[in-house]
Amino acid sequence: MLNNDKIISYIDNSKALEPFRSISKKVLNGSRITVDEAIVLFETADLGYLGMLANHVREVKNGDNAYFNKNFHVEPTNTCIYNCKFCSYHKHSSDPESWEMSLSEIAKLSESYKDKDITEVHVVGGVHPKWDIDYYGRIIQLIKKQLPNVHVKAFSAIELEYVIKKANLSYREGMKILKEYGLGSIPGGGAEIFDQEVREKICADKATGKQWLDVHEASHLEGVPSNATMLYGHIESYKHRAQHMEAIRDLQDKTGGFNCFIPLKFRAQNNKLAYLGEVGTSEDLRNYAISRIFFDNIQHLKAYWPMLGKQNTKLALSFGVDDIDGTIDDTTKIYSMAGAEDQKPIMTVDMLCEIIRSAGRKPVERDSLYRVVKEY
Ligand code: V47
Ligand code: SF4
Repeated sequence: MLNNDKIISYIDNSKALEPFRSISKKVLNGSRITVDEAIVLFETADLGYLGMLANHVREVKNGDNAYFNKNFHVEPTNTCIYNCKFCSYHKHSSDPESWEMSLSEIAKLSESYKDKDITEVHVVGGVHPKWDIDYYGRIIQLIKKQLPNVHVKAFSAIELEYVIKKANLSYREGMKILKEYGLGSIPGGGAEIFDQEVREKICADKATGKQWLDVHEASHLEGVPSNATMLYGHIESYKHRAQHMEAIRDLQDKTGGFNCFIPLKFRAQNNKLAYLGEVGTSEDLRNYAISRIFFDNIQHLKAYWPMLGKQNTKLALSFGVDDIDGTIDDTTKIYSMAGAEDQKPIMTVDMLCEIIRSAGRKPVERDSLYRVVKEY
């Protein structure tokens, strides 16, 4: 760990870092940077400098700990009424690659994890035209019946907005009902980039940024925490990224309900934005570092390894990241269908620990609320 005095003296004596001196001082004093300062960092700061500052923030917030959990996913359907251009996952119900899990299939899958020490089930899928809030509730209920001690993290704000609106309920009423069924938290999906002009180009027909934020606010107010994501590396500008993060930071000031922030790199296979290609690793790491520097009020920064790949996940642990998600057990298709390296995403606890140790960090198994389960 570098101490503050060493970093301050390095920054004070470096001519190259002169333009960033006031930003550096703010970060080292634990003060908040502005959207404009974040844009300056995105546009001009080099990777080494960003890594140093982000590492400082991560060590103040989380020491050397790097978290993971034992989890699996349930993806009940890839049929979706929406048509996001970056999505390689959704299919029309007539497509041979589409699927719909019945309640008994979901129960059977959950039952197969009875003896596996899992602490979290992550449920997310397409927005099925025929499903409603009661069906979502029954999915949660039967997972809890098979696995009473697991935390169910379920349904993106996009899925929730659709079924809650369909039931003519307020977001708070909808979240209250799902909490009663056993919902523990909601995942961060569907946020993409909040800016409406960008949304119109990449996901015109689904919930707006404001609706995403309103669903998460309602969830927090009902005592259901959540995660926040940002889909980057497509048509958005740095200003869009900084403004997106500001909206999340503002909501966190109000509710304190976000557990972690998860940047998601756009993967470019088999979707309508494939022509854009993908950003490189250096851009990924710069984005993690600036996220860590920006969020003074969100405790954890996650690199989702099935999306990023194992090698880059290890690198991300030196650029602000303190969480790498979980074992997954080959139960998600969102990223393999979009061209991610791991076509069968699965990691044992030993493999997760090895990645963390090889990055010089300390592996800690957590539950969904970041309570320590076991230190390795
Ligand atoms: O909202 C879809 C993204 C999200 C692509 O909360 C893509 O712990 C990149 O939100 N390239 C769903 N990204 C997944 C998600 C998530 C993942 C892991 C952990 C958590 C959590 C949440 O996946 C979507 C969208 O932003 N996505 N297609 C793609 N081609
Ligand atoms: Fe549907 Fe989600 Fe894919 Fe958009 S990203 S098309 S909402 S499954």
